Amino acid sequence: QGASRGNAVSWFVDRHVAAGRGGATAFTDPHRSMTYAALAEASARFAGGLRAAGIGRERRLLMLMLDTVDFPVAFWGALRAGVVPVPANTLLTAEQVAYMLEDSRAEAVVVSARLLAALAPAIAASPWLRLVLVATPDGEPAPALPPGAQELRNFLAGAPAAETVAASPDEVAFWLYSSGSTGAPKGTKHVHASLRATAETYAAQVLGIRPDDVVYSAAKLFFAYGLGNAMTFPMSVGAQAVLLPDRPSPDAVLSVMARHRPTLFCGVPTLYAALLAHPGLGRGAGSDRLRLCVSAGEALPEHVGQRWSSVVGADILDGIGSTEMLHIFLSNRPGHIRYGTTGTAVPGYDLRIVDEQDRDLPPGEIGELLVRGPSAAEGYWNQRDKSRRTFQGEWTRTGDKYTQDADGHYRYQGRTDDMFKVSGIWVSPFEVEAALMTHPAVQEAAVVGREDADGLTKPMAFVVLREDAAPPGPALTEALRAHVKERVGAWKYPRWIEAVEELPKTATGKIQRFKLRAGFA
Ligand code: 3SK
Repeated sequence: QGASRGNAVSWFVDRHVAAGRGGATAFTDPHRSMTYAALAEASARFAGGLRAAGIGRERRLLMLMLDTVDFPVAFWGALRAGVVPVPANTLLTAEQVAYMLEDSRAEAVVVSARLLAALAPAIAASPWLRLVLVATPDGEPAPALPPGAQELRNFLAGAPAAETVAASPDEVAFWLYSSGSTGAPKGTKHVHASLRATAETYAAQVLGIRPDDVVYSAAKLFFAYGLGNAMTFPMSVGAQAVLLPDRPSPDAVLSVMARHRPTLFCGVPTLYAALLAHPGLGRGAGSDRLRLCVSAGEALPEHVGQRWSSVVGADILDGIGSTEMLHIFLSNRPGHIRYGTTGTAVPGYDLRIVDEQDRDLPPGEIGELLVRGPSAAEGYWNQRDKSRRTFQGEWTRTGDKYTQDADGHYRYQGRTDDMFKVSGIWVSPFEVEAALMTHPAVQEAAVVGREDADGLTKPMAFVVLREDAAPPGPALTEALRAHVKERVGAWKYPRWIEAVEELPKTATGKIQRFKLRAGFA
């Protein structure tokens, strides 16, 4: 390991092989398993292939990949070569991924075969790309490749294994795109040391992760939450993760649980609520080894946590993290769960609740949550103002409103701006409004988050229709939903649509969303 010690790949991969644990299984997907030794070898070849293709240090590799064993091969291979992997959300529209390709100026891309068609136009248009790799699962036929593209498996077979580059722990290792209030995602730059920091704080001291754990995270690897749950946390102790490339429907989740019998399960509140409504849910959710479940992404409704504990017999640890802090910094603790709260600061992190002048607030008063800890991002790529506003010295602004109970537990109170999360993923009302307004029937639109019967937030739209539009009704509602799904992503469509005469606005023309929210609160 020597000079490459600051490079996270040495600690997460090579340390296990050097200690004689290379034969342990690191990942299992529906097609194959991979040991730590095989991952060390494949990632070294991936690094060698990048180097041979002339992809230099600090250049970006966009990863549009489903959760399979190929994901860690590409991620750790890039780190070995000093290339910066940029995992992208596979649920985004082609336009949004094209934006990331352009914004990051990625010189290499690795894309799962199933996602290639959506990315092909952006690949053809990119002036920066020099290497296009397509990952096809074993046993599936390769798709027609774009000009110059290679299959990942051929690339790996023909590549020399490369040495790991020496890296400072403070060097940028990878980016994750975080959604902004304007809807334009920001490339969030994380350093090598942050990966280990989240493993040594949350994973070790809250989850108590151990070598015999088998982790299944329904939250995908492209998401900071999934990246920790299903990659760096199990790898920090030489444990195993189960990966599922498909959508985590309740049926699919329960079948993974029964087949792989994980000890740790990680999901988002929407999924826990959907699983509770599934007739097949029982003790252990199908796994006789389940010891703990984790929820993040949005606040877990109290009744969902309570029902889950009584039906499944394992508790859900509700916590909150962010792409900017890489993982969870505020969480409940095993054996000390207070459903309805997000718990207390994870060891290694400090929290403040402040008013608009950044003065600390006493327990019971609502303010913005600030966090300080070892895994804060270095900043946003090419967004100086937004970086300065978010990363203020040692403190990171979360944009979340919280109160602290007299006994120290933190309670989520909403967002400081109008963003909200659906199934754990940020939704910007601006983005959904913009999509609605491209429909010929819509003159104006305003979108807010609204809780459904399970207490989970979903988009609600208020629309002012054009004079010549068809009258409101189920046909128009369905057409508008389909329109939004197609343009900005399947989970962002408005679950309720109400036609109104006009929208409440300030004198300067800004929509007053709080008035709309007050209408159904
Ligand atoms: O949204 C969250 O709570 C979260 C948790 C862990 C990592 C990343 C995020 C956004």
